[in-house]
Amino acid sequence: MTKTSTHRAVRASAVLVSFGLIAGTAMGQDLLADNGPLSAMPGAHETGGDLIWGVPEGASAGVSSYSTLAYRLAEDFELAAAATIDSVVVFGYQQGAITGPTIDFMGVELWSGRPGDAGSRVVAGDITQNVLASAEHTNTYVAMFGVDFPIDRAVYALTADNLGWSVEAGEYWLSWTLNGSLDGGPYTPYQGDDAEPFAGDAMQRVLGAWRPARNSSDGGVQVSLPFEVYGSTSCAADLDGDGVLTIFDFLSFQNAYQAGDTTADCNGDGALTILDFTCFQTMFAAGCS
Ligand SMILES: [Ca+2]
Ligand SMILES: [Ca+2]
Ligand SMILES: [Ca+2]
Repeated sequence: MTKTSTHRAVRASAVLVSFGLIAGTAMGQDLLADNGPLSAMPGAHETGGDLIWGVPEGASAGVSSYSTLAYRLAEDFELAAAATIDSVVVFGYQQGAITGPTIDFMGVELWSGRPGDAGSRVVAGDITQNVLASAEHTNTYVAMFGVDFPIDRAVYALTADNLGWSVEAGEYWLSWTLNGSLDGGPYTPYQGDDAEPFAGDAMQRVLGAWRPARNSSDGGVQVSLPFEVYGSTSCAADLDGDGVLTIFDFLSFQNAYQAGDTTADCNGDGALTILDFTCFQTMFAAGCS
């Protein structure tokens, strides 16, 4: 086989990963990106809820995206195929929000390129507009390191929907800003285990400038922030990414399948069978919307 077909097989693998994600749907939409989980200590809170610690000891419990001061946060994700993004979910808390959500503002926008880098630009959304559709308790609590059971930092899943962002395949950055009725934050918890944060590449806009989002004001670790992106893939069978459905997309699928690559698992059942050919044919027949 030629180098070209090898290249196509690699591309097919990348796209078929997204087929697997499509098998897991929520809210009537496909899960296009998931930078989770929110908590690495599920069920560890006295209430039976999930626990997040500000780690290591002495670190802050979250990072701010306080919209009054034009603070913003941003995280990256990749779309393997063109898609329409319908909703996004980010997470936030305000200390003292015990009886219900106090976060009442969520602005979002989509960047091509990392915010702050030369050449990066906003491609969808208007972060000054409030698009908060729901704030739901996640049954997750943030606490300072080693302190297990306070409930004063309840984490809410914040959803923006009806976005209608039609975008090509590629790498994007989701940026968000929050506000609420209590003083402080709102803060977004960062990912980590019971000792250390998971090192990430999240960005934070402070005083008009983008910088790495860190878990301590004096240095700290650049963190990773949980978020979810939902929508629909407009041309799921376009495995070689040229925008049209041709015989080469079938060949790309066959290459991935014959390589025994489990990412060719179109129907997401964990095995490579004739049903995956049927699945791919169905997607191919559905065409590009
Ligand atoms: Ca990231
Ligand atoms: Ca194609
Ligand atoms: Ca399968």
